[in-house]
Amino acid sequence: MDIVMLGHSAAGKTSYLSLMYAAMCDGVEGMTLRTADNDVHRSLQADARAILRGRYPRASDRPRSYDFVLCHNGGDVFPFRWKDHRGGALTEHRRGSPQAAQLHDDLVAADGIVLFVDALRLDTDPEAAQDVRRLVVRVHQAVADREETLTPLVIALTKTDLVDLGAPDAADRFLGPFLPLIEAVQETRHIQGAFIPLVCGPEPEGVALPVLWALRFGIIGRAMQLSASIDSLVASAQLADQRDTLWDRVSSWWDDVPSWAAIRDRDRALAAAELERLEPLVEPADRLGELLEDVFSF
Ligand SMILES: Nc1nc2c(ncn2[C@@H]2O[C@H](COP(=O)(O)OP(=O)(O)OP(=O)(O)O)[C@@H](O)[C@H]2O)c(=O)[nH]1
Ligand SMILES: [Mg+2]
Repeated sequence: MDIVMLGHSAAGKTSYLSLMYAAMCDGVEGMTLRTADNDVHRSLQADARAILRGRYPRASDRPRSYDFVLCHNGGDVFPFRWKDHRGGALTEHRRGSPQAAQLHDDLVAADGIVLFVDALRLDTDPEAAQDVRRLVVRVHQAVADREETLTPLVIALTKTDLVDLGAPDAADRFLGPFLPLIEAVQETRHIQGAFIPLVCGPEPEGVALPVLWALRFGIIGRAMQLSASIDSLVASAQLADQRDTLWDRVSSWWDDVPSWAAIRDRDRALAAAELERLEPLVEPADRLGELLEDVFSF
């Protein structure tokens, strides 16, 4: 699964990534993350420790991909890749920059999207709402045509420590700019949206939720593919079994082609192998469903 993180420069993407990783290394109800790359592990943990002391990482100068694995009760469950683009690439697409082209390609191919928007900027900069509208159009264009594939989409509202989410007009100010996207997503069955306020600072809040939301629907999508494949293998094994006769076994052996009995056994074995891949996904998917019950979803 490829998850693309998207948002303007200084929206808080890179800070989020390290705090999220550190929180998930500690684990949430038996769910943890790991990476096979020790350098990545050390640098994300060091960045997270610095943020917890109030020192933030530098602005990103290039896109980076991180390969993680979601583990449940210590066992590997679901590998995924998390892509951190520079926010600057968002505004460069008209000038044909290679990083802007890569961002576009990644967005179109993404299995999950996490959209970062800076709450303070939304509250104070009159241009921010316009930027959000442009972002929303791009995200919508990228996901609208995927009738078949389940795609999680998270709107992460960052820096909520710097704004008053309890103010009477907070819904207008912070949710309003996203309503066109939220309404469009509600019309679809394949996009599963969530709106998640975050704090990525010395006292982090909500940091595990965006990644867990994306993974929940990544896992469900994978489970759906596996179960469709099991159904079709079971049906084809049944068909082969009905065609199996003693004569077919003899003539197939003589003609040197697979007999219906051999086809039935092959499809049964393939179905059993797919079932073995499906089973470890079921409990984590249920667990994630419970953990994310209170998230504002659309
Ligand atoms: N108060 C507060 N400040 C934050 C928070 N998250 C990020 N910041 C500030 O925002 C700055 C930018 O954060 P980054 O994580 O580098 O932003 P980015 O989206 O990766 O930016 P680019 O790499 O330029 O695309 C940080 O240096 C912090 O000063 C937050 O939750 N609360
Ligand atoms: Mg960055």
